Amino acid sequence: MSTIDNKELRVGMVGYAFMGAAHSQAWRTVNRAFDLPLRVRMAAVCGRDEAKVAEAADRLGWDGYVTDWRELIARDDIDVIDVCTPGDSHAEITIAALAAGKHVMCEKPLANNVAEAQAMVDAATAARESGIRTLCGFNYRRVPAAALMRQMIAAGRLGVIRHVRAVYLQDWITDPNFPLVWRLQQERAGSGALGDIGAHIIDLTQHITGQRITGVSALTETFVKERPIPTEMSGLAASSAADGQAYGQVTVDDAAVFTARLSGGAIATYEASRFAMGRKNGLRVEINGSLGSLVFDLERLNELEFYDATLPAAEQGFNRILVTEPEHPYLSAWWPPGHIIGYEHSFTHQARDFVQAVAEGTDPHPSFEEALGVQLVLDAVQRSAASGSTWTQVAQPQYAA
Ligand code: SOE
Repeated sequence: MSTIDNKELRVGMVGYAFMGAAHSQAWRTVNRAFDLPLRVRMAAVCGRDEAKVAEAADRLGWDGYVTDWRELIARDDIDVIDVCTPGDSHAEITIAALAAGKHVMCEKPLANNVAEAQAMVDAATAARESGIRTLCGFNYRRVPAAALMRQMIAAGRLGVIRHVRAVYLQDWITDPNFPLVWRLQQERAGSGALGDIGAHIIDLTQHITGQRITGVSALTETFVKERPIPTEMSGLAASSAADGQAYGQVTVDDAAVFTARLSGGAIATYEASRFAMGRKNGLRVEINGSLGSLVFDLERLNELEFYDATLPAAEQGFNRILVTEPEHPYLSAWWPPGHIIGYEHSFTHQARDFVQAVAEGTDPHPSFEEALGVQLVLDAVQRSAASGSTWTQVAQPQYAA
């Protein structure tokens, strides 16, 4: 492919808000941290508002900008389309980009519903025949401590997994006057806390354990059912609406909790909420096995707690592994041991694996099939919650985890 010949991988990104900024940081940094066979060129960013996208291109380090994603896809000097838009445009942009022969990285959750996710899988499957690569951006897999958790579980250090306990908690909409931004509208976002942050812990726990969620019983709740309509729909940063504004219906969940069974026999609990007062971005996963336990807490993302029940009783206890050694996943690219890294590095690691896979002609993970698997769990949770928490089986797509 031309991308390999000229040793450049030319990226066009659609969207430039929070995730666009995180992805830009990753594209800017990836070749400086990692030795890769392809050099990323940040060719152009796309957004509808010309003044804003021009400013974003300059601030985030893009060579240029366009105001129509179709223009970006039509360009023959772009190899990768990075989709960082709200969920309602993921399928359309991705499918068009794949048809045009572009590799695609698409933010999570893959789509707003199963039908869209399936259409994206079908498009990715067809494109794979021509060497086109796809990845869904579940970035937390690439936090080194989370990657180490997967390695330790795969190596049998926890034995048989009995319990998975996962929470992802935020509090940015606890104020009832917080406006009705796109993330609170079902037609734009698909679902609320469930799809936005619940999807992360579904993916993370399935990835870490190598097991799939096979059935769920769920509750969802929308605590604040109407909110002021903002004058300008924006993301998390939208300011509270002024008095006297019109109100609109919140059409997504504010919180979702569910119990689940996993394919390897574990039982699990999941909780995703935007109403966990005081919790800004609290993602925590605890796994208990027959030989030990592992605990990951995003607020201390350089650490992993490990309880090793194979040690003599007198020596047992939760140990804190500082995940900053060059032997730990991704860490050899960064600083000397003990020099910690942050949230943004997970996106750089994601970009690194994507670039490497494109160069090698292999499929990066999570594949769209895996992301469809997450979408099917989200769908089962919504159906269970809508039917009085009925036990609901999760359909299983084909993929190698
Ligand atoms: C908002 O809830 C959000 O930005 C999510 O969309 C991201 O995926 C998560 O990483 C942080 O919170």
